[in-house]
Amino acid sequence: REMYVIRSKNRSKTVALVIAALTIAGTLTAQAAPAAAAPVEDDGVDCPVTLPGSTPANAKLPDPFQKLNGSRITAKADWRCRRAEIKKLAERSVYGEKPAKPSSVTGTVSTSNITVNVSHNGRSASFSARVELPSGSGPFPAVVVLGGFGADTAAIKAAGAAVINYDPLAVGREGTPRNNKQGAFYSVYGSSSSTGLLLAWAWGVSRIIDVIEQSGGGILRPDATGVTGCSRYGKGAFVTGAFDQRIALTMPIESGTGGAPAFRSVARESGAQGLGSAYGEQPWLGDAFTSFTGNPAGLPVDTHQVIGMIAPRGLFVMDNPHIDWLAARSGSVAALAGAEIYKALGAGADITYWSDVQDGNHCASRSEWRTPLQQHIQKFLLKTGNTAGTFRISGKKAGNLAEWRDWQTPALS
Ligand code: MCU
Repeated sequence: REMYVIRSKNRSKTVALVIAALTIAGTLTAQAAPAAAAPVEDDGVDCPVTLPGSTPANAKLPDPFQKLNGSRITAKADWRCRRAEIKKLAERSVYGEKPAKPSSVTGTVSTSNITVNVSHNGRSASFSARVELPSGSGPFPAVVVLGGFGADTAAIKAAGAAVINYDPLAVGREGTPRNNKQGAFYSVYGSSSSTGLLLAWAWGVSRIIDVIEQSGGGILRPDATGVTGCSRYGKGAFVTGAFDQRIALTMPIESGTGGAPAFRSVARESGAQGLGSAYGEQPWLGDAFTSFTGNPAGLPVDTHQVIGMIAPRGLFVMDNPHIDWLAARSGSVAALAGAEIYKALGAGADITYWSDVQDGNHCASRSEWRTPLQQHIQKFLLKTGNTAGTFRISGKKAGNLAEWRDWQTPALS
């Protein structure tokens, strides 16, 4: 009896302790994992970043995990502000600056069209994009397709996502000299802006997403946007995904120099478009890149870190190994190095690189990419799938990461 009483007392104590423990655990869990906040264009705006006057030359791909102060990050949570450093370095040396959201962005979303009106500091501009909805009932996720070719829009719609046909040239025109850039971006920020066309195009996509957000999401979901495009528009898709964290899925196709391929590797890849050629062909890259066309080792960042700006969001890089000019070997180098960042963040399954394709034509319609394209849309936009990221590197253009790095991937807490 005595025993029973003791046991009973202990049991109630135990029960009380368990309840207390669960309560504490519940509170801790609630604090550690708040409901996922709606993604924002740039979640690192509050990070303190002071760029140094110069950075050391480095013939290899810079260590993505090493901060400007020389120490390496140790936790996944550190990536947010390390990304802010990379973003600032990439703006200063490669793309030019992407201005924050203008003071006024208005517009409309209909089942066939999106209009965007922007004004800032007394200057204004407008552009629009044609919408194609999939069958079924919305609201739908959407893939912004830069330029009118190379992306499998039928497959995108068949997977259940809308297509937003965006003409980047309305926002950043080609064929102008660097001191007289034209298009909606330059109407607002000035024709002598040092920002290159790629980031101007990216800014335009961000303003489309602003309008989708403000529309209330009845037709298109603001939280499920992808971006794609081929060739020069693959360069644009790559940069667009890197500079707007609201984009859940980035899919550059055959982007070549100025896109996904690592600059340092491009400079040594036989037959690839050279850095000076890409800089000179169109004002795609920012004016500041002129200092690096003959000195890639001087670049404070390379495109594996731009891939890191996309991480841990969905990324599906498509390359064509049959045309030397397209720098697919350097595309694989960037993707392999960028995948190390994904792995460190625990998102190794969210990056895919695919250059194992048959048709040699640039921006051809390719059956090999149709299924993975739809699987990526299901996973990252519809949130119904769980395809694992894969590397399908063509033996014709297989880069060797070991040649390009002198850092190891940390185990981040
Ligand atoms: C791969 O993207 C470009 C390439 O950089 C240019 O040199 C070439 O003129 O055009 C390609 C392209 O955009 O093709 C449609």
